[in-house]
Amino acid sequence: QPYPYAVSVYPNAGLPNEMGEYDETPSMMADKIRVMLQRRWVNIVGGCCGTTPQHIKALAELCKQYAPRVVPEVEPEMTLAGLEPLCVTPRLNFVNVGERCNVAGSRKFLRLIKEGNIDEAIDIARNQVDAGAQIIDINMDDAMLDARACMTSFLSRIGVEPDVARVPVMIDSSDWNVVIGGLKCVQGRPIVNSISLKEGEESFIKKARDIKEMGAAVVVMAFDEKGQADTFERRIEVCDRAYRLLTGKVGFKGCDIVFDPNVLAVATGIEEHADYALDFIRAVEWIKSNLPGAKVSGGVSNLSFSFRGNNSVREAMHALFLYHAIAKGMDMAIVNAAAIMPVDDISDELREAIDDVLLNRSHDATERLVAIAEKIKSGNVTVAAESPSEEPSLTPDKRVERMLVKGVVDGMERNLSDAMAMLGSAVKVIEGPLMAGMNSVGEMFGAGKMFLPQVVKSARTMKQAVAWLTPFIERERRGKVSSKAGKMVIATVKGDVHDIGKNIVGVIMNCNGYDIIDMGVMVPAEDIVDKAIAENADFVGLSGLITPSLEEMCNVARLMESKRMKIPLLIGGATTSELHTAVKIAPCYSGPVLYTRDAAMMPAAVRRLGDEAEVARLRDSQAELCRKHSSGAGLLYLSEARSKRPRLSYPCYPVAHPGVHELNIDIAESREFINWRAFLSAWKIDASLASVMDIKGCDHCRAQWLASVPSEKVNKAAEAMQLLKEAGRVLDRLQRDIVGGIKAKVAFVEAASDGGDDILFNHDGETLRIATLRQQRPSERDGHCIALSDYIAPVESDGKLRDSMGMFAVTVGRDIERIIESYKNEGDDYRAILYQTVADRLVEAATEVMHRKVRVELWGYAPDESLSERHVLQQYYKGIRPAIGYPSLPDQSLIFLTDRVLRYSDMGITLTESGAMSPAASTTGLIISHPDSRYFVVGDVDNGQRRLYAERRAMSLDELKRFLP
Ligand code: THG
Repeated sequence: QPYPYAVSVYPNAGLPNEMGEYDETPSMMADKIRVMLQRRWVNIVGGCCGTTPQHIKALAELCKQYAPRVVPEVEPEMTLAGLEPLCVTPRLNFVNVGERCNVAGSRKFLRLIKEGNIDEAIDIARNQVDAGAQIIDINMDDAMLDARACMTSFLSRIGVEPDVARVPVMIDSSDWNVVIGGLKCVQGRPIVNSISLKEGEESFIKKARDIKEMGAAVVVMAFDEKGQADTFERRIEVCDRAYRLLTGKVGFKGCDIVFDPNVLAVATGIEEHADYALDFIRAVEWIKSNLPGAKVSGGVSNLSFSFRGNNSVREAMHALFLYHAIAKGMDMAIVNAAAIMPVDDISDELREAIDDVLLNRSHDATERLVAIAEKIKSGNVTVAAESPSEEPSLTPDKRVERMLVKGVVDGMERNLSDAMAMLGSAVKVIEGPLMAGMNSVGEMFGAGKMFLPQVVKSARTMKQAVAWLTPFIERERRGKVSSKAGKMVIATVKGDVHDIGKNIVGVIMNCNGYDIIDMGVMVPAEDIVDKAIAENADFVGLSGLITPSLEEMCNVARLMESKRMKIPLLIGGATTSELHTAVKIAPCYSGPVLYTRDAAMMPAAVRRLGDEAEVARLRDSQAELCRKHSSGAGLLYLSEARSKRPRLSYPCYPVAHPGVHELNIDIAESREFINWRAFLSAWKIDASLASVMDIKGCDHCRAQWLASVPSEKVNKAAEAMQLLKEAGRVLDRLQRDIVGGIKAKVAFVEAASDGGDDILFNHDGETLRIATLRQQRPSERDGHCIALSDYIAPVESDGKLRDSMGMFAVTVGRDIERIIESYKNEGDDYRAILYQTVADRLVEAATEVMHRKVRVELWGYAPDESLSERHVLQQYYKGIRPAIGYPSLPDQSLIFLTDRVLRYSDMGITLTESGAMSPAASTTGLIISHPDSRYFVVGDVDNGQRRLYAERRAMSLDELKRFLP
């Protein structure tokens, strides 16, 4: 798209040197600018930091020799900007201006500003942007406030909140002094709201000139010396006159003028007001066809003032008013962006009554609307409501149920107490609406109508509701609530700290009516079994991520057997597999042992275990797997595999900076390397969704687009977006609060292979050994059977280790655990999981940054590498960094060896007895530089404990963004 404005370039005199000075001389700088001038890329040239009058002189001389860039002529359009540009073109259809940052229009905002609670006031702005506001209106006009000071300080504060400052601002004040104050400190291109002919032409023209000079667009209210224009004729008369003055005398472009032909309250009972809405709509049509380029806006919430206190009716009125006005060309409106209701959600009866009022179609329109509004208030008629907590047409128990399903926390206490009054006891609130809500969440999740983040939010609401009700229950002296479905003890086994999967299972099972007793992480087998017996549990669920946990699970199974237990044992977690469960765990226990791949399938799988025929089928299929496995299908003998090792040459890159290095990795830099596909998959939002999200065009085509894709996918896309947004905020916070960034350690050691499958390395005068596993299935590519050791030069005959190897560890540190812990203590599982999943990705991303630094600088074997983030994520770089405990280095106990070199405890990482790292958001492994090592694809190196590892395809945020609406 041609950029229809001047392009200006004003660089520094180079980058600052280590003294903070700028080294480029005027002629050096001129040489660089010359290239841009030759290509006619720029219109304006200047100099920033480090430039002097001599620099500018040199640039001026240079510019004389070249013609400026040709600015393409395009139909002028209103272009506004926050941090991002917003072009108000007819293509957008309609622009929302958020109304909530208005001290006269929101009691809450007024209170926050009066209290000086800027943070929460900013949250109001942010919520509007999140809800879809494309511009935010800001108004500080209150008699008790210093409006100018409030305006300037608020604008300055939101200017540094990128998620708010993204959108342009509408400076809303009837006090010119406040407008000027605002214009002086706002970034981007704002709109002034507003000026009018109220005080005559002279003052109007003067203000308009100031605004034009300061580069803003303008809203003109339909007022003149005679007052407010409130008929069709007066509205168009005033707008026409203002348009001629602005375009004729002031030189405003038509497209930079926004007319506001006064949205006034209707259904007031006063006869003269009956045509207010209709005349506004007619004025919109007239302006759009008679005043070229001009835009039309209005403050929609004014319309419904006579229904204050009845939000559902108000919102329905706003929706229908916009519907009519947009049809006639209204370009934008000041609205409550979070409360825009789809017209189709309005019941026919209400719609008819509102349209009669808006279009003044019948004499008793107002009376009928008032009557319906009364009925709605008393609960006899329903309108689709925005927040179930406030929905007046629902009884309190229904409201509680709906809030639970929607995962809403705000306003819960009030509704719980109403529901308690209605149902007679706290227990009944749990057994009734809360259980019903949880059941429908479980069902919807099972049916794919609801997604994990929503489920977790519902669970949070449940938890908080129960916590609030508990004291009442105790007072009611009733026993614990117990559900009918069954009781399940779940735990992460001894030696392992990973619990995301387990937490998710807990939530899902809870939603399906199971009582969950979650014993946490690192739980010894004895404790698990004792608990299951003491609680008379119906199931035991075990979780683990690292390979030693597999053996520990067998221990639990054996112990259950020795106690003659018969209840089903459920196995889950990343290392577990159907094969391992069948071959190793099931034979240890005579009760049913079930592998569960996915939390979502748990409820159904568990229900099936109640059926004896199903259990028999399970045992048969496990026996079949054992048979297949013991035949060793298709694997070579190890000796034969060894004879198929590749013959490689070894460049043996020297290490540029040998020894041990401690690094602090910048979170901001790491963010760029986050694999968002993996993040979404942790939330069970699979990236195949990306293909349906591959839409072209602007944000605003989204509505149409959304209408055209199947609704489950839309919800999922919306969920993905929401989740990414929240993840972004978590990262913002981590960036702010985790001082010192992410800790990393890299050590280089002299290394060689022993000529077989082991790697040798020197440490502290000793030669240590790492056993790696050789593929026992020849590669389809070249027939070789590889082991990691093949990528390190073999040991010399004199015993010298000629090659090198790196070892690394990276951790987000303890701060993150404290944050996660505090959310858990608050019962906010959603946040806890959110932070954990973000931290997991962040540490992986920081590991990429570390690895790049190793390649380019510390080891320095690829000094000229310049790969995009995406290519780094897709592992286009030279060398590999196999992680301990993962398929390419499956032996977790190796970590005790690397500990001798890296000394994890010095960087705040502790190891459990099985070698799991805590904090869980940590990585560790080896660094190998051999150019061919990237072909090391992990196959059957792990004797069936790990499944084949297909090539991972990672996705950077930029790539992902393309797919999001
Ligand atoms: N034209 C232009 N600018 C305007 C208006 C307009 N700016 C202000 C106003 N009108 C638009 N903004 C609002 C904001 C809130 C409400 C109405 C218009 C509103 N507030 C609730 C009420 O008063 O009932 C308060 C609810 C609360 O306290 O939270 O309705 O027309 N150019």
